Amino acid sequence: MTGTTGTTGHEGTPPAWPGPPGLGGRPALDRCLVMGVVNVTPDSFSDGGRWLDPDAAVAHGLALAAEGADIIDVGGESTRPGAGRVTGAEELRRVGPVVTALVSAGLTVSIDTTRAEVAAAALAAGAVMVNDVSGGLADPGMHAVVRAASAGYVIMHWRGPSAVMGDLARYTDVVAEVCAELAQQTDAAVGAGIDPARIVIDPGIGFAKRAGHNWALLADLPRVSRLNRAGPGFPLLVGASRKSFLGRLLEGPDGQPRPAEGRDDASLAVATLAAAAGAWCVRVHAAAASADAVRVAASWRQAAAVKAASGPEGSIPAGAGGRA
Ligand code: PMM
Repeated sequence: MTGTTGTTGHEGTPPAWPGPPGLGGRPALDRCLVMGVVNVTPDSFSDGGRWLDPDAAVAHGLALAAEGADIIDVGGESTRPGAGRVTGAEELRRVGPVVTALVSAGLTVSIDTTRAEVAAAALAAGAVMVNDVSGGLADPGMHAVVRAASAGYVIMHWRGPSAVMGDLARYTDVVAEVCAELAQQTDAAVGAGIDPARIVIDPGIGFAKRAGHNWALLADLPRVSRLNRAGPGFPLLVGASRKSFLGRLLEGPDGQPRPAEGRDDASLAVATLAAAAGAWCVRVHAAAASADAVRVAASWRQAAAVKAASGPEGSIPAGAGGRA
């Protein structure tokens, strides 16, 4: 696969990235994008250790792209609940060669990091987007790096480092609070000079969230995208793939959660529903089925829009087809 919008930005031209539909003067896209995950870590919850070797990581990125991933998201530090930190030097050592190789292969690459120094190196190597799960809260230098590179910037809702985030999963109204906190994060980024048209937001499924919090956010994506305010809001990225709330949902008769490798069908269902709800991008570990699903969702949304323009909306009554 080649980058979806042409140049990879490492030859002196402004970086192109698959922009939010209809925003920022970049090419409009008529469907939700698929971001394929490459975790170059020994300890990520879903695939830790499988792609730690740079050659294996590059091969995996290429395979995800061949399956239909539009963006390859390369990360070098696990964010699983309870995870400790690695040094910036170690993170860079893991991701540097992988980003360089995937960019050279013509892929659209984002760097999954909370560190400005790692983001800067990856952008210099041709990555076009920074996926910052701390949304600018972990490293005060991040905004300047993103602004200087005119990079795309994923701002995820974040309450604190992975080691302590379980204790921070306390909400009265999770959707309202996540929107308000994300609004502070986006306001800070814009205040630091980042072009709002380059910003994508993410509710941070599983980050300082319990299962009920995740479902409430997923069921209210359009409101999250608008940050609970008037106006168009921001494009939305949703990363639910293989997360533990799906393992709990699918627990076996023994009460044990379904292991991560058995969660791809449920991950696909969430990705499909998110795309149908208007998400800009879904972040997934297995790309092929999601690449099909986002196309289904786009056709579904287009047909729904035609129908909405021509008559009153309706829904199938809950008892339809069943017994009275
Ligand atoms: N989740 C993980 C890592 N990075 N980035 C964004 N924007 N959104 C997420 O939900 C997200 C992320 C953790 O999952 P992984 O360890 O399987 O990559």
